Amino acid sequence: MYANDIDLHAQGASTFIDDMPEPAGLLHVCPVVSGIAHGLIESVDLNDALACPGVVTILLAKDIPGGNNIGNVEAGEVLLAEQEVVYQGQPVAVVVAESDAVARQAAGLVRICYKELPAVFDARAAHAQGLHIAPPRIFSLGDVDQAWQDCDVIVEGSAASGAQEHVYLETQVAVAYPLENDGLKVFSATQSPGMVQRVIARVLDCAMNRVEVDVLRLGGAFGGKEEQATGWAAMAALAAVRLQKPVKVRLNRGEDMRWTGKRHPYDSDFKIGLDKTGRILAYEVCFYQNAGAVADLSLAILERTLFHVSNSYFIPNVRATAISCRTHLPPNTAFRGFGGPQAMFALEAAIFKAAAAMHVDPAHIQRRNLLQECQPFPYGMPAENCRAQRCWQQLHDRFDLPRRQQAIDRFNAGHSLEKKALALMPICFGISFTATFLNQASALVHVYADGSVSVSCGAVEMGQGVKEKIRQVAARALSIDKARVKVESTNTARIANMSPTAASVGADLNGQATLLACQRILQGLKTVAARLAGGEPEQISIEQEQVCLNGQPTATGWNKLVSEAYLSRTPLSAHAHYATPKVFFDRSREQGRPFAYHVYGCAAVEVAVDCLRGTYRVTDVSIVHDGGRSLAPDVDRGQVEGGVVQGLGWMTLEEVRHDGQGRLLTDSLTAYKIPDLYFAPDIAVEFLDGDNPAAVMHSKAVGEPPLMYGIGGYFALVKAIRAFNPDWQPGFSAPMTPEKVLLALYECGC
Ligand code: MTE
Ligand code: LUZ
Ligand code: MOS
Repeated sequence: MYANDIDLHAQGASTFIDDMPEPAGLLHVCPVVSGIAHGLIESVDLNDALACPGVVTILLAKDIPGGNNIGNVEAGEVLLAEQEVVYQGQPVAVVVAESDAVARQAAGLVRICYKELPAVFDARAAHAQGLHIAPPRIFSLGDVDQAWQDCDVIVEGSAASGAQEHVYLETQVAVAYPLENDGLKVFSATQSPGMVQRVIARVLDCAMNRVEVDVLRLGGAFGGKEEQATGWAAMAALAAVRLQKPVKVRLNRGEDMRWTGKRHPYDSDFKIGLDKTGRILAYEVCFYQNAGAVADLSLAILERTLFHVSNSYFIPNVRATAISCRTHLPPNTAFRGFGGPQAMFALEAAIFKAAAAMHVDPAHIQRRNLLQECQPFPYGMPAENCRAQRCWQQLHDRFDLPRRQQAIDRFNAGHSLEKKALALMPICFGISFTATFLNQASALVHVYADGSVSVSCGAVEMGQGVKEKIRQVAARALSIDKARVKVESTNTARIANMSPTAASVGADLNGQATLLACQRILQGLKTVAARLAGGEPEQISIEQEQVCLNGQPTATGWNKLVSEAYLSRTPLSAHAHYATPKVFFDRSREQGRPFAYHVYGCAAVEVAVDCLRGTYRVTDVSIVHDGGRSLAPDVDRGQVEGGVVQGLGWMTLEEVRHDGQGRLLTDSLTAYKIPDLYFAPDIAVEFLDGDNPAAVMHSKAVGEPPLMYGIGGYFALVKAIRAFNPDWQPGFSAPMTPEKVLLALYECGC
């Protein structure tokens, strides 16, 4: 039986690029990167490196035959730096050698002299110097300036959330094989095979049809391979074409951590106004995004921040300004949530501060302002099938939150050195690429003469189970056993112009394209079946591999039907294209309908703080998550559980630190702490059932939204600290590491 990825993983039988047998003559690349954050290259001395036995060549920017550009936004997104370096870890040269070890050793012998220039690592500092990736953008709703006058309570403050390292298990890797006739085949661990193909063609100055990119699966990505897998693949391609030998690039963990971008740190200033019942009347916020050195996806991420400025609340008067600040850090990039989490953190900080000023629990304000049907988002789109209230209510009912709060209050009254707290975190996340043109996908389905089925589409498997979902779609569309369906590798020769597998829409877009292709094949099969069964095609259905006439099973099964179709020369393959309907956005007015739909949910996060040591545990997470009719319920549960743990890590343990020169200090998993099995809390997930007319087979996207439940962990910790030290005024700076907790516990309010 054809096993799915999950079973293969469990058996240790799934393969990744680094498991592929290495062909004879394979060469290895090690990039030489900038050792300083900002400067001009004065000289590059290759002599010692070239003298190393086993070194084949060293390539520089001048050796690039086409465009030295791997980005989509600005000219500065170079593959190899030529005159100026703008971050520590920026590739300058590519050492090609007979072994991995020699390439690395030689890379260490390349001597680059720089004229150092001033560098800036902080978003606000960059902003003060006018260093921006693009002009600021502003979303607004209602009239904020007017609304302050009606407020009974106004608080102001700031919030800062930190970077996050992706820690995909499989580090960045690519292998390129030169083919006859100037062709090239590239295996790349990328979420964007289409973009890798396009950029390699640009770098090599060749037609896209010369470059075939293939992806079997990734060992995790989380956004870190949406844009940032491209450069490494392009280096392998450049060397492979130049030397006419297969070439491999693979970063080790430390290199991967130092040389690639992270989730964007954000600094935010907020002002929030409420009436005395807790209704939010006005919210003003300014986001300073730390973009790193070049644009990468920063502007798309910044835009998604603006789209999520009011999360799952209705706020009648909003003004949100977003500024992408250019610093001398590796370009920050996509990470699960894509700017949404940063917006939500700032708003929760504002709500927390307002609640403290009003002497109410933040949950009172959260509850009072939850979004309702038809209320508009700040970009003009009304909430449709809004499930914010239902998720909140179901969470309270099913998980008995009032009783749990009482138990916590009792516990805290009886314990002086341990404090518990519970915080709620509602979420609302927009589903679609905000760049409207990316909301398209295609699929190619073959039914072979033996009745087995092959599906190709643009979805990249990265552990999120998308292949299993696509398989489910094909099996259900054709009404056959799932075991007959194989989902192929993601390949640019079979599927053209694919969008990245990102924005949580991998299954939505590619599943819908697969469904359409299957339906096309089914039409031909029904004509054949009608001939066999003696009826009209409209009277035919296929149910559980059996041809039915007017709903009654006939003698013809799937195998017979397919072989008859083949013998009668009926097409058994189809290609289909899907484009999400009704989405658009007008950037001149910052208004539109950018999303096909929204995903809602609510989490209760409970923590226990050791008030002597500052250590803590996230003891319990209860979630009601807005699901549709799931294509793979176990996968969706895993996505929610994994997402919330990843979000908790971002908010608590994971602290990315640099020294004063922009060198990453936290470049190993001993210095950078991520959640492990011991950290993981008990997680109970209930899906709010219902269907979703806006996605394939009434399912609902699930990949990114659960990460944002983790924000509740931060605020639960803040509450627990305040139970011990009521005078402490939180500064809202995440992550809330145990060190910060300890300081907060003993900081006096004076
Ligand atoms: N789950 C696993 N196991 N590994 C991953 O890399 N990436 C996340 C999410 N879940 C990821 C994951 C991100 S950032 C996105 S956008 C979605 O999966 C992408 O897949 P989908 O569109 O098929 O949900
Ligand atoms: N990538 C992208 C994304 O290019 N556009 C998006 O809107 C998006 N959203 C989430 C994650 N990746
Ligand atoms: Mo996910 S950040 O859209 O790859």
